[in-house]
Amino acid sequence: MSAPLSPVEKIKTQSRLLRGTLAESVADPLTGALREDDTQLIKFHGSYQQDDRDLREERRLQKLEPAYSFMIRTRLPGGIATPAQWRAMDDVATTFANGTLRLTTRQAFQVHGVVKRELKATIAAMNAALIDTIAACGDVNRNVVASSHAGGSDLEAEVLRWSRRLSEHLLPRSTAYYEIWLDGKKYVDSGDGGSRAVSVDTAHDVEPILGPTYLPRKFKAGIALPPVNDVDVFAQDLGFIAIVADGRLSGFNLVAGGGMGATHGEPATYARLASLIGFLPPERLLEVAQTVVEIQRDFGDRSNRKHARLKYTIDDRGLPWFHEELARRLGGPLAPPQPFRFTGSGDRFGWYQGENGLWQVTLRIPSGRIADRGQGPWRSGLRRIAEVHTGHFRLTPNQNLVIADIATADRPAIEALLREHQLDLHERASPVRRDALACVALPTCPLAMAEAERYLPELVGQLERLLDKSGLAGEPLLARMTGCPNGCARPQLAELALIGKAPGRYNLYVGGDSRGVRMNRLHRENLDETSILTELDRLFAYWARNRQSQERFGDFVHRLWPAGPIDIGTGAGAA
Ligand code: SRM
Ligand code: SF4
Repeated sequence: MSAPLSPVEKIKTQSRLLRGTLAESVADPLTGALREDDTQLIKFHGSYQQDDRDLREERRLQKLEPAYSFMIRTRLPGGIATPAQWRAMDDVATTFANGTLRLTTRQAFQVHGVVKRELKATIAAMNAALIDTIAACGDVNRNVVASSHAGGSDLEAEVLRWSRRLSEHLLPRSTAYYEIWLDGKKYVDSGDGGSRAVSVDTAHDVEPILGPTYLPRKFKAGIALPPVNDVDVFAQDLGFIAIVADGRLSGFNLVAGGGMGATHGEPATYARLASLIGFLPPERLLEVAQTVVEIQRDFGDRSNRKHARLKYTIDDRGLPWFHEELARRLGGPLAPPQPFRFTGSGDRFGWYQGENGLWQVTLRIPSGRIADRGQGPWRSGLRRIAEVHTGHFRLTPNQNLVIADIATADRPAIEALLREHQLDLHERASPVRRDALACVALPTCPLAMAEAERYLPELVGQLERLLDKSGLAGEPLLARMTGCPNGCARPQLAELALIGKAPGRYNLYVGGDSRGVRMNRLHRENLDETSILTELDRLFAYWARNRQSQERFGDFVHRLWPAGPIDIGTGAGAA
């Protein structure tokens, strides 16, 4: 007998293509929360119900319901936003959210702290700026990421076009979104720099690709443009690596079955790098992507949500099965993969002139948090830039920001604004500070077991101190941290990672690379800060003494201990 469907499958089945009782839940003035089933459905519309975990205990003692609010995530293929869209998101942050914008590891905006009665107005404000939130979360294809550092080249533009087409192609076709949030309207480009609302037929919905129960689990796609692997293509369920011949896009290598999420202590759950499958010409991208999605739709596990990503479908049935199933559905196998080479997964910071003659400047935004606090008046500064900038903004998969396509004549004004608002951290920060990532974690993420974003600045300070102590100041080191093993900052693809286990306690992972092609592995479990620093002090000292030439930390660890325990004894000897 097959295992029963998971409760979320039943909610989807009964939802009338993602409607459920969301409209009634949102309108109910008696609580700040949604009905339970609707908390699942709202994800497909780009939002999560959350509560402020810092206030939980206090509210409980006061016999109040938790401080419910909503996080809203945008769909922004390739992370592109116009200055007008930036201003609109900035307005949303002030008017409806907690006064900050969050750039995510998938090139999207998030706002936190929107209360239920303002959800509709918030989503409408984003849509009026031609930014929607459809499928930003939920069991669907999420925001499609695309490499963002080719400096406005034709290839970059082509990759971006494919990311948009892929996102559109795999979107749910249900009109529930327009019905619930926009009173049956949809915003379209008005052709004069603005938008206008047009009516949507909400009576005849079908889901030709996804089907009425959508996918078994979240699904992620991305396109990398070598040599940069900023999208961490091997972390995607469905990845495409652009192959360039004679300066032109000749096609893509397909990779499938990547995913980072796992659960502590449950070996049946694990992070997995996507497998390299084959090569396809550009014009087959949508067909191949759809076919991979349909395989996962038909074979993915709908009973156990911890075992429902494409990576498990592939591993359960075997990679040869996946090749055969794909070939059967496509009417023949793909060509063998073409050679490619990645040099790094980090961002290209600072100023550089693109192939199009325009300037790009990549800013360091720790954890993607844009606020007027701590680091300086960053939100105000970017607002001022969005008022004069004539190019666009590009959110990177490393939570940073490119101000793209700046004319030479406009550069001094932008530079002055960056300086005035202390937005020049990329010039001041050490490599480890520049490249580090942390997920959101506390206080908004309900799954966080430990701090991440709020702890990152302090942790990086400690890493800098330890590197300095071992004579390694200024060395690049890719460090990432998350508040739990779900992997939202893709920590498994860092040279050094801390993954939250309990308040103040982390598992320490080492040995990944800086190109996003090799995962790290567990070194020590359940460490408090003192033990983390003691262990890293020993490891860094050993690395400093025994590295070959400019060997990076992750490569060093991997060379010495390609498998098995990492044992440096007292840490005093040579390798
Ligand atoms: Fe994530 C769940 C934040 C990228 C794997 N992720 C969550 C939730 C929604 C918590 C929840 O389920 O209630 C977090 C909301 C926190 C908050 O308060 O904002 C959350 N994930 C994020 C973001 C904002 C992290 C960031 O600091 O930027 C990223 C939003 C990306 C976007 O714009 O769409 C984010 N999440 C990722 C990534 C990285 C990526 O996709 O490149 C991963 C690892 C890749 C993967 O999916 O395997 C990731 N998030 C997860 C998982 C584990 C999934 C799994 O297969 O086990 C969960 C939990 C779940 O789905 O059950 C999760
Ligand atoms: Fe939350 Fe865990 Fe994702 Fe961090 S990794 S945002 S703690 S789900």
